[in-house]
Amino acid sequence: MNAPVDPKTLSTTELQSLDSAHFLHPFTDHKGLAAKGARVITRADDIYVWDSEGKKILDAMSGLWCVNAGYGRQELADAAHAQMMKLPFYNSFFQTTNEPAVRLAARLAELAPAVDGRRFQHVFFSSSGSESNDTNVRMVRRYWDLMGQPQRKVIISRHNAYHGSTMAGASLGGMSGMHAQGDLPIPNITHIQQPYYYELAEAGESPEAFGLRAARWLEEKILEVGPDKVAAFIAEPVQGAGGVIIPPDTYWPEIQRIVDQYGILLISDEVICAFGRLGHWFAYEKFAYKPDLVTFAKAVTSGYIPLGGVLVGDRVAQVLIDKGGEFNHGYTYSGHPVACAVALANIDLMARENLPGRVRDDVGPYLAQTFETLKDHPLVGDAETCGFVGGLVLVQDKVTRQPFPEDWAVGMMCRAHCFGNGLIMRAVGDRMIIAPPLTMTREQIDEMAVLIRKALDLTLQELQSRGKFPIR
Ligand code: PXG
Repeated sequence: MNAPVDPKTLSTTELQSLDSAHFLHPFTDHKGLAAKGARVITRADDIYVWDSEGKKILDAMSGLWCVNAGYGRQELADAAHAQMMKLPFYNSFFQTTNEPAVRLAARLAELAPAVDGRRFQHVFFSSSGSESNDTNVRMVRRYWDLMGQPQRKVIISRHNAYHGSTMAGASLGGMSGMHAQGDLPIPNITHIQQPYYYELAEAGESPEAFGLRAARWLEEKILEVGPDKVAAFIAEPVQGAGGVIIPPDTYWPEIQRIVDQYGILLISDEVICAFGRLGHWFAYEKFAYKPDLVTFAKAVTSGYIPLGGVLVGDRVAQVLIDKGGEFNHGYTYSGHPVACAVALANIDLMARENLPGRVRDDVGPYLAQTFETLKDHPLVGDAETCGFVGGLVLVQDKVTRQPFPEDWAVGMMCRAHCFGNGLIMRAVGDRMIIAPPLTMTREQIDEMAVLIRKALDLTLQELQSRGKFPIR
């Protein structure tokens, strides 16, 4: 039998060995992790986290794209505590409801802008982005059944998209490594290429021309599948986990034209992009398109407690409500009162501090300028931001855009130098990406830029010392 665990007396190494003995981490090579031991994060404040060795680290990833309001917000903890003492849980299945869930649904309906009279007046709650996308699959198929077009089952997504890790989420996503495990994608989900200008544009092609061409891959796919069989198109406004892929300005308007022309539903997966991340409460507002369903999770509570959901536009909601009878779908925690109370407090805080507005008008443009200055670095092929997400691509040759061989794992090398110097940046292949808390000040952006440049310099030195990059 294992000895009882007293949390007060565990050293870092004890925690690490218990961790590798018992905790199977998400997306992790467990044998590899056991050999070196996980980093133990013990506390956080503002934009910083501390590990069990006392090292302070600037968290330029907001946890995992979620802590938009920053760490250490007393009022979010207070909201959870108060709600736990009043009503910690009740379900919303059997004709019951609870006040925080009702208030949050109404608040979200108020925050989500109408586009051309298309409104979002309804919300379906879950506990995560993955679950929310499962809800989307169920809901769009139900919608088409109710519309008398049950053959409309196919959902089109994009390669390198991330829509979660459940069977439907991973199938909607376009990650080949995920599809390779567990017989995915499930039937009737298909993918088109992503709008990644830097990698996929032809020689001399402008971003505008590329954006149109990339959007038309959707039309080609619709025609290939058969327009009467397509249920929906799902996409992230800006691809997050895929490496911060920002589409050219011409992309979304052309996507909108195509989904309108063929009458298919549009799902905007805003798990990363909503709640101020791109300078608006919802990202479809920034790109001025008109989704029928909007997936949210993560920053709705700034990650303080799990919550997700789908904003359901009038087109779908009216059919489900008027014609649908019972929709046989839902989760124990749909409309969890504590999660909804934290979300309400978080939205109040974000509104009071105008976090979306400051990203749009102040710190977002400042981050963009700052990223621009990194383009002079010998390893940086391109540097781009959109609101408070940013990506740098590391290349072997800036002129020809020649990438590094994959097995050199240059992104991972750079990520290690970031960690070593007190900065959390995520590596997606050789794209180095950030999504900092929206509370970050200009001074903190400068501080982050110094750390990024240092990590880039150390990566360059390591490559040069291994003879993998010319010393100029
Ligand atoms: N949609 C999008 C756009 C996401 O970014 C999900 C759905 C799934 O959400 P849940 O809550 O089920 O995880 C996500 C999640 C990464 C990374 O490495 C990104 C996510 C999750 C885990 C890792 O960048 N995004």
